[in-house]
Amino acid sequence: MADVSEATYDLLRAHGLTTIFGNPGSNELPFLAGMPDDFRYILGLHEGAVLAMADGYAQARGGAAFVNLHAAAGTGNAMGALTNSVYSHSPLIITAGQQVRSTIGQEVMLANVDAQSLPKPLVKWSCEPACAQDVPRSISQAIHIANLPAKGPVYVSVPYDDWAQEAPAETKHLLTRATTTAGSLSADQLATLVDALDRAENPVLVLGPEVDAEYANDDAVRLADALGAPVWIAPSPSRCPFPTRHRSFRGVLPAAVQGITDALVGHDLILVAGAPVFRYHQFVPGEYLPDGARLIHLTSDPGEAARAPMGDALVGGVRDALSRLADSVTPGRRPVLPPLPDIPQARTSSERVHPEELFELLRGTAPDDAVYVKESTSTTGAFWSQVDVSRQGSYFFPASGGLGFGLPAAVGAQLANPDRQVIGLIGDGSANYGITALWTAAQYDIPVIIVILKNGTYGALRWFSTVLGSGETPGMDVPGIDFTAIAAGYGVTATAVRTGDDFVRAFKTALGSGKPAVIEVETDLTEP
Ligand code: TPP
Repeated sequence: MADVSEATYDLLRAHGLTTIFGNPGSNELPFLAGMPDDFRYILGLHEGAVLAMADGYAQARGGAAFVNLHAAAGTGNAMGALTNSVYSHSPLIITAGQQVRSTIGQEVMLANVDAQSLPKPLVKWSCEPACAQDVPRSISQAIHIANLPAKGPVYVSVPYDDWAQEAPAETKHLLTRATTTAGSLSADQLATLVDALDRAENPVLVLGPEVDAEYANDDAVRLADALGAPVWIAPSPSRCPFPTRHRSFRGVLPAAVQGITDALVGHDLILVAGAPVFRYHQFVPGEYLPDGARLIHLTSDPGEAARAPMGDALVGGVRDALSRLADSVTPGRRPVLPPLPDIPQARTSSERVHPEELFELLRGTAPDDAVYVKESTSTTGAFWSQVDVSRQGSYFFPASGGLGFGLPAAVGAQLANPDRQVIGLIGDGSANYGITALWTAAQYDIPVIIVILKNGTYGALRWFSTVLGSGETPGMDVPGIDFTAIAAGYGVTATAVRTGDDFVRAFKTALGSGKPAVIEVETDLTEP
């Protein structure tokens, strides 16, 4: 007879969840002691980094990731990172060890009091199984809920004396279960949508992270080509859903009401796919839609559909919808769009490296299929002005804006993508929130390249203070950090550069090394 631990590991294996991202404590030891040889444990030194690493791994892999945290304290440390996983719809199965069942009520040391409530409202679902025999089924439920649309993180707290209990024989059925959604556009819904797109004078597509997450990038290109329509990326993007050098590409919409309306003026039909409507950031009030424009929203997330302040929504699979629309609209009704102008010349700097120059150099030096994980908040405009990416899964950014995602997520993405070079583009402010992931990269030989853009300040906050008119505030600068020393302390080779030539040299050395590397680049302050 299998015990609860064996039954759970069989279940995880059946779902391909044989990598455990974790940071252990006493409550977790009985579970980890039973880990079979075909599993691997990836240790992170802080739970924020553990969760962000798992998130990067899940997103880059296009699947779920399994996380094991230490009781309430470990869960609490991970919750900032969890805010990103909610909005990137990352299917993370997060478990935490609990004290012995019979002692939880006494609030003994390391009891996770009201464990089920702790991660709410960030998780899609959370539970502490009612008894040991229900642990494998509860974890099975967690896996299915995390993976069903809209995908997202889930949480299960398990008392540590449960693992040695006997598992019910009927647990075997869990190993072969599949749950999938069968929802897609009905023939009528498709026909109505095709008719609207065919009749539109000047339609526009606005694409979001779900297009990239669902591998629908090529379907989006086919639809844009058939419509002869421009394409924008929805504001505050956490992924890149469309090739940035395609003739339809217009860039990223600004994250402000009036800015979006201004950018979409003249369009009578706005089709938004795989993004919320919209993720505004800076408060610039205005009209939600240009005059005469109709908005139609495709999303797999009922919450996203329901909370939008305008437009009609169809809730269902975005890939299926885009693919069938591309097959069904009448092609050639509008003139073919002209090719894009050349990428503008990057700005340069005499003292340091301008972020635009850095991104231009990367475009020329990095492999075409490189994966960028970006958390350098004041350089978004510079990045999008220089970037040339076309492959699915080439770009990741913290989806809720919570810092501490980028550096660990780059490590996780590299672990998931051994055949593509992952490049973390991390600000010198942001790097500190997830810096311990360097240790994991060193210990597990994960050859990620982390480029730290060192401008000595919280650049995005400096810009925001001008938006708010708040003037100079305390806590804006981060001078005196030597990332080469920190990286060396964690076992990662690091170089500091302040010219473009030196950057290219250091980057080429890092590329060929097969080891993790940090390149600290002194950069100019620019505006997002
Ligand atoms: N803490 C967390 C966890 N998340 C946040 N978003 C912030 C604080 C606020 N914040 C937003 S941008 C930013 C800060 C502190 C500055 C980041 O600085 P840096 O990484 O150096 O990038 P830069 O803006 O200079 O390009």
